[in-house]
Amino acid sequence: MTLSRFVFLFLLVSFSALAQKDYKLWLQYNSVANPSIAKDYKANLKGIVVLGNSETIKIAEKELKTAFSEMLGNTPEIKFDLKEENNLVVGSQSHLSSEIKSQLQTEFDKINSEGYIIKSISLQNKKQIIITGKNDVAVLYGVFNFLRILQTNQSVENLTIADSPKTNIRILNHWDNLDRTVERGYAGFSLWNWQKLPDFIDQRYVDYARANASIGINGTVLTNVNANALILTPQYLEKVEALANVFRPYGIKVYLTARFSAPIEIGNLKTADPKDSEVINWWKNKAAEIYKRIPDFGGFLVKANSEGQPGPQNYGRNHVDGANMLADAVAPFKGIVMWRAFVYSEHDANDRAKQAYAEFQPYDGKFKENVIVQVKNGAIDFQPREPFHPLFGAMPKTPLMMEFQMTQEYLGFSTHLVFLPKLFQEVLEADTYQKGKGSTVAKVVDGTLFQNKITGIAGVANIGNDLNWTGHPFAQANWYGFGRLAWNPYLDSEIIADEWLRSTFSNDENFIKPIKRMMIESREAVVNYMTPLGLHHIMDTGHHYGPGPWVSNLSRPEWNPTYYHKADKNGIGFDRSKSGTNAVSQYAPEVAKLFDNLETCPENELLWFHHVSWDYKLKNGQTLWNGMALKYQEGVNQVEEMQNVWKKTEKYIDSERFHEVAMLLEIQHKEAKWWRDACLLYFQQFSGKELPKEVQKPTQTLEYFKSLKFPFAPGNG
Ligand code: BDP
Repeated sequence: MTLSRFVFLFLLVSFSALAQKDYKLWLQYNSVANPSIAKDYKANLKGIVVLGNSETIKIAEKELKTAFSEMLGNTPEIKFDLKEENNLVVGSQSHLSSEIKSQLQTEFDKINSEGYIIKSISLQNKKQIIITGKNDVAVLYGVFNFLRILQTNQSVENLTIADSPKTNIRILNHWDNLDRTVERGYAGFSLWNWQKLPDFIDQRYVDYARANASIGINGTVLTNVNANALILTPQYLEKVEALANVFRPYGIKVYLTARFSAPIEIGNLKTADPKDSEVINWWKNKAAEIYKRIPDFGGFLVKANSEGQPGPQNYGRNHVDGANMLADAVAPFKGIVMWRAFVYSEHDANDRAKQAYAEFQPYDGKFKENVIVQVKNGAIDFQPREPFHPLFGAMPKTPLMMEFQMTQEYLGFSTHLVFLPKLFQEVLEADTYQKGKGSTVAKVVDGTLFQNKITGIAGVANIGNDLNWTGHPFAQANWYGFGRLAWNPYLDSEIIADEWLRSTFSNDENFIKPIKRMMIESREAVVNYMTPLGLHHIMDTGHHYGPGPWVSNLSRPEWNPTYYHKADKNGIGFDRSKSGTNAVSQYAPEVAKLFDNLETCPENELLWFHHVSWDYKLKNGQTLWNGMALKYQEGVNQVEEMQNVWKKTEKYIDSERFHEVAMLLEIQHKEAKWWRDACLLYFQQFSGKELPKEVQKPTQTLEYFKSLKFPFAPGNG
């Protein structure tokens, strides 16, 4: 072999190794390094008994075989009887013998239709581990959870687990366009290759479904909320059907965004008025047509009368009229409508943060049973930190679903390492006080506060066709963590980070401990270097990449950063207290009081609710100006620390991912400094004060930062 051929082959092999590692997400199935744990697994897992032969069960069996061979170096025998001990018995309730069923009765009583049981039992004095549930998809969830136990190197002796998802709809929202661009997508183009569908089934569709099933996600909205009606034409529905067929055995239902004006655009009607009988019929027929192809089609997600999208208000109707009309169309097929509450209007002079509540709260109890209102976690728009949306808890007779954003539109795209489950947890744990103390957002979302029938959590996906799915290797943790929290909104983000690191990288404690800390702290770091103390929406205009607190020339006032920070000679911040826009009054009295009072308002949300002077004394004794400058510096220092911590991991993980993350952290560091310098130079014009000595001096002028332009920043439509 010539040298160049050798080099070529070597590069090819290492390239595919890299592609595989990144591509495999949290399903690495690394060989078990600890000999005593490996011994424990081998002793307990001699054979697999698989009950049933549905496609889903075959997927479960294949998953077990792959995992065992990769983790333990051998594939346990697939058996059909239980004469010997130490088998893993996998199958749904209806396939179990009455003896097994009776031993699992207590657990079966505890789980819902998607819940699973993993239990060590003794059958005729022979030890076996059973994985079961009420149907095959539940069994598949059990298998993935069992494999998580192995991947995190926990013992499989004496297991008794009965676990069910706490929400019904655990769904990804893809903001994918039909031309494969992704709105706010930073990981390449859309996974859906509409051109080649339905005949060409990309292996990625299967791998995508598998990854989602492994974390309990059971739905996917394939298309952008800024919708294109073409997706509802037969030409495209045929392609959607092909995807639905791939996803079905993994327990994943397909949903689409419905453009409200579709009856005009593709139905040749003159109107899309939800009270018009022809329009009503058009949607009924459209629903029937979809369900004929896709009997388990999930339903529609709708963005109406928001940011220029058409909606019922174009015809003098309201959100209830629009949502209920669509709900009637899908109801005969058990479909649902997810109607978004992300509304604000350029013609409404009201504080933007108040508009969704003002519009939707009065509709409480007016929506049909199969409508769920989808509410973003905060009242503005997926900021590094926002107080919880005041609608949570305020519509007791209406199911509300949470909308989180995994794609980091306002948090450094897929370039910055930010562990979002920490942010999600903060929102879910927030107390709405709507039914007294302990009325957390999580309880609104999982339906336990008001006994809602449908419940759900949506996440705007950060997935694209990049080799590693999410652009940043650590952004995979946000997809993973979203799924885990949708399943159980009470999970601690530290546990999620721990599971993800072990399943994705290594079980070595020397790696886990520092990197887990780094992930947990990464969220506060981004808040510090972008928007400390309650600042928000000061990103540069349009693409939202980098700082732009000076932007003030957009036609819509509420698109301008100056609208949000209101910096002037007297101070900075948006006065939403009683003496300001009184947005605080949209919260329960206990919460309103807390936010309204400068003394009790949490300092990390200070400038969200109050306009305070540059000399205002913070709790640590610093003036607001100094405190803010120090926060910006702290954010930069935190990223520096992340870099130092990461540098020490080289010996624990593969060099490809090590270098990738190191390069990304380098960019993050550069951009954190950019944020600090640009914001402080800009705000300094108003404060007229020196920077504290701990803050590094900017090396560029404000004019320089203002001159930066990014015409091709990704994700901007
Ligand atoms: C904002 C995005 C915009 C989305 C909109 C939405 O900037 O691209 O269309 O939210 O959620 O965050 O509808």
